[in-house]
Amino acid sequence: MRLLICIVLLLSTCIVECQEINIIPRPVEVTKKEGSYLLKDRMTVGNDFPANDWAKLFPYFKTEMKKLFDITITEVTKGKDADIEFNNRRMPTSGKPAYQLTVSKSGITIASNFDEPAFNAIQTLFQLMPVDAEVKREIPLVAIFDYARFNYRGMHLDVSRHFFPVDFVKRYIDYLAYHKLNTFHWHLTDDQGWRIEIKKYPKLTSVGAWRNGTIIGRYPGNGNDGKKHGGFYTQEQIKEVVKYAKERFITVIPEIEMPGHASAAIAAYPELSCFPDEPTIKYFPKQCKWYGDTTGKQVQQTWGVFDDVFTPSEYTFNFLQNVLDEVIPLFPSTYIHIGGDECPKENWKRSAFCQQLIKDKGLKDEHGLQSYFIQRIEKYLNSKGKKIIGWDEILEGGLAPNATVMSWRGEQGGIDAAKQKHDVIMTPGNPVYFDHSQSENEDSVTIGGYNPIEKVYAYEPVPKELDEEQAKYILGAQANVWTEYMDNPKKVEYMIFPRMAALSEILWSSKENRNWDDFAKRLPVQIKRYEKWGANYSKAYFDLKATVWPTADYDGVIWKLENKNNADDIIIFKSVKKGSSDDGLISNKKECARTIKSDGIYFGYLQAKTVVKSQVAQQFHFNKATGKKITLTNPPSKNYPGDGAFTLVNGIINEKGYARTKEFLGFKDNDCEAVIDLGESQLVSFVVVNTLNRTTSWIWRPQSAEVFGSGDGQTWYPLKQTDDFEEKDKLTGKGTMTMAFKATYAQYLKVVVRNWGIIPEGNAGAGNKAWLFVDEIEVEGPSEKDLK
Ligand code: TNX
Repeated sequence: MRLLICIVLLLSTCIVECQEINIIPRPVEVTKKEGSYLLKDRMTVGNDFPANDWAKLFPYFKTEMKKLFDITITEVTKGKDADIEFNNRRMPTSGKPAYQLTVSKSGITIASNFDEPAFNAIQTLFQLMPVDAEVKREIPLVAIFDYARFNYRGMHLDVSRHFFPVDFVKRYIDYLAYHKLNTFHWHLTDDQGWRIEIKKYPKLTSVGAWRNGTIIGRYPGNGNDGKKHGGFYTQEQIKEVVKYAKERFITVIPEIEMPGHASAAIAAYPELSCFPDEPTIKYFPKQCKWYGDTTGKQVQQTWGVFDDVFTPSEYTFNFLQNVLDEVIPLFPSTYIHIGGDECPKENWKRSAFCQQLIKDKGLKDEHGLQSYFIQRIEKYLNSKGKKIIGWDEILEGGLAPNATVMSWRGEQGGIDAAKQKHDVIMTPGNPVYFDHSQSENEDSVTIGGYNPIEKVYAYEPVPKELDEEQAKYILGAQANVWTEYMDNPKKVEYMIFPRMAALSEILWSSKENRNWDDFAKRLPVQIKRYEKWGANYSKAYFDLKATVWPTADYDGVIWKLENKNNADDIIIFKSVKKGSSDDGLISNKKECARTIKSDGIYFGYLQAKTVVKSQVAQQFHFNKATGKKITLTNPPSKNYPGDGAFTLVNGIINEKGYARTKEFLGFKDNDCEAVIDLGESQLVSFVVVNTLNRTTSWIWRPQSAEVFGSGDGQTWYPLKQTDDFEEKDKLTGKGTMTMAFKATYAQYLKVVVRNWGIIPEGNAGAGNKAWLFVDEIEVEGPSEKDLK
């Protein structure tokens, strides 16, 4: 009997679970009905679509149904026992191409009067299918009406920094289709490799597609792997990819970068440079060995922005037009992306030819020259029936008349362009750069920044600065995937998933339908889909958010963990410390806190049933200042506020350097001056300030550190000053300023950490103010016993 009840219970939970509708992006209207439709291993499909349209839909549908769900599809005449019907029918929306998808007891119907929405309806149908193979093959009865909010729904992939084979590019395109995205921006050329065959200029790929090494680790790197890296797509392969995308209703926009990010092309054809005889490697970071030939022009082995850009000569324009002549026939897209970003003007300033050209053309300056460059290319492409897209730098010095702007340095470029009545694609670094971390505990190298899925989801592509008329120029948005730190497909997948799901919803779903809590409920099923596709993904969504707080009596610290997601998971605390076994504290609430009073490594787990979904580990170091009351004379910069002043005495000593900037307070315009109240008069003899020295990021070690003591917090006596910085870890730049002095009684300590000041010549950011990054302040002293 009991067994029977169990089975019934199990079955009923299964039915409830299988019946859930978890479509991402969320459709405009979903009406759920009671009951479900039973799928079969072999199903029939009928249609009355125009033959042309049907030819675009059927092969894809048939292949994917087999591949994804092992269902064999055969075609029958419409109306004749068709399990699935495609009806060519006008939809009730005005303007927006829409589809209807209906699942009833008797079958599945997809209706639309266009092929593209019907294709998207197929994607919706895929998402009604059960994700677990062992689950009964049924789908819920439902009526869905749906259309896209934005016409431009894009994802970008940089194949220059790292090359990705055709197979992966196709898989990437599949991912876009599954997410109802319709544009693939293919970044084909850059400083580290030229990736598209151009028959007239074979050296672009025989020379420009290869580099002899790549820096190791985050820029500026700590070595060079010395491995030959590269590859390119033949024109046949490009056609194959474009066709594959077209079969998925995805437009491929190629990007041919100019006038900057041109090192690979220049390595192949040095005449494209203002200074064909100047060697490339004078720009190489000192600590990384250059591999291969050190003379002449070379394909870059490191990341960044390089001064050696295209010279705006007739040779260059002729060259680029010839290149574009071969690019144009390969891509049916109306748009060609011509880059335009990050073009340093140093060489143009130094070049007599460029200076003369500025005069001859009556241009204002080098920005005018950049504008001249882009406008000339635009004119050429317009004459071939193509439109240009450029990064927002193309606004500088005057926008080309018909250009579409991709706003990446925030939203301002997009706002300005829309106000000038130019089309805009929004792709602001924060939050839609998918090369930034999605986790605060990211261990793999990323470019930096923190764009978690919830931030992506909260992004609204139409800036509020625009009125209704101007807003029409926002065609949509795109996430960018720069691959400096993604050298294999698994890493790319890890960076794009599940953020791509959030992107798809902000671009497809109606504004009213966007709701994080609702999305978060559907997300676990999307994650199961990723597993089903064999795709890698980030589990950052399950990260526990950890914060450290002072206790009410300044004795110990409070470690608080919060579960950001909606599931009924539990949080479990455990600690590993000398002399204690597990002190497992369990909470089934969304947050849980514990007080910590001694050294040790402490753990927190997010657990669903018996499955651990995520874990945080934190080492706490206790000293006389830990958990004590602390105040700052000057606030830190808004960009690096840490967890406030308490960051300096919270028991956490940074271990990962710049990768965990929230463990530091950052000061730019002033010194860090902290007053610590030890609670009672104590013997102190030793103060250590933990700081960072990472000059490539403009972060400099302190000029000096000084400690003062006081019995009342009013009158201060100097205890020790030091100018010595001890580097602890070369890789992260972690280091300390140590002050040892004669044991003294003090209740209050004032620690002054002085900013380096102006960055000296010959360094990154020379002439600017340096950043000061301060982490834990450790205070030690002998016990009374030691003294006796
Ligand atoms: C800026 S975004 C770039 C790229 C880098 C990226 C790294 C843009 C137009 N240019 O060249 O790969 O930053 O996030």
